[in-house]
Amino acid sequence: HVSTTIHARFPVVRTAAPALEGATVVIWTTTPWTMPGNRAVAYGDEIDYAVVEVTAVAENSLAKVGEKLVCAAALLDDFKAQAKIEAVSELARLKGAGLAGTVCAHPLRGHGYDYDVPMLAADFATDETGTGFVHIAPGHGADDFELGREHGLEIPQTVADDGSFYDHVPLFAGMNVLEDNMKIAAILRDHGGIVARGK
Ligand code: VAL
Repeated sequence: HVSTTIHARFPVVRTAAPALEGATVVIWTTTPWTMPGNRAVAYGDEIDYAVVEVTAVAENSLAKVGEKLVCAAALLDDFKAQAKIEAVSELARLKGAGLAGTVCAHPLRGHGYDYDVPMLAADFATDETGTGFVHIAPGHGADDFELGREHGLEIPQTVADDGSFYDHVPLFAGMNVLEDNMKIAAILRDHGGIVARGK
């Protein structure tokens, strides 16, 4: 089957860090089908994150001029290349520890995913791949499950034994997580949830 990776948008809705007001946290995942099970975003306390405003994009980019994005400083060039962002202006830089207490919205807020997505410190977040943030789906990964349990997050059950989404999963009910990854990514894109797509 065809695989795809995505960079997804988590708009900041509440924060104690003025630099993050109106900004959007970007996560990278190889498993778009885990997005309905997302309940948190993890960061590393010691990682340097950059808040940038997008100032120029290629014609086929999903990024928008004027949006404020947050990404690990060490991964910014890599992210810009993948998102076909041609230029940014850096607005601020902060350590992950400065993100404590920040709450985001899910990329599909307004479409059945209207819960708070807290930002949580986790030592498994690194600035070696992706964006330095980890999308946390407590029902889909061991680290995710543990972090979810530590913080009392819901452990959502989204996928049945046959690999199809349960009927209660908004937008994706009945789709198959192995066969429909491209379709799942396309739905995320059509709702403005993703800022880049790769292989
Ligand atoms: N945390 C993983 C990821 O970012 C999964 C297990 C949700 O893709």
